[in-house]
Amino acid sequence: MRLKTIILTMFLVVSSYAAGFQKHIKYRGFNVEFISTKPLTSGENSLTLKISKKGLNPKEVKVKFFMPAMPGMPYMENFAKVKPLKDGEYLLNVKFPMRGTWQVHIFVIDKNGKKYRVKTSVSF
Ligand SMILES: [Cu+2]
Repeated sequence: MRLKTIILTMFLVVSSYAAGFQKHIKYRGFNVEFISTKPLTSGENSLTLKISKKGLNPKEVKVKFFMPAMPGMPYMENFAKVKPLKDGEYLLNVKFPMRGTWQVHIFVIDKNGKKYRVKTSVSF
């Protein structure tokens, strides 16, 4: 019974990890990580953004997801709802009208009003 529980727990841990979404990038001194317990999909998604840069004290973070116009498809964009969780960590809620590759621009404003833009993408 105990062994079964351990095996089941291990299976659930592995499968939930495999089912989720994670992306880590470095961009001009920024360390950026997206983590979602569920795989990204069309519709509503919620994911955690970890963002940091040495010496940077962010005052505001905005995240834009967009897809350039494609044959038969107009340009699409959506801003995430951003909720600060703790230093350098934000909960993002975003709606994707469709699957595919979404460009991501993260706009960061620091305490002194200096603006930064971090570019990346997510595919699912
Ligand atoms: Cu498209």
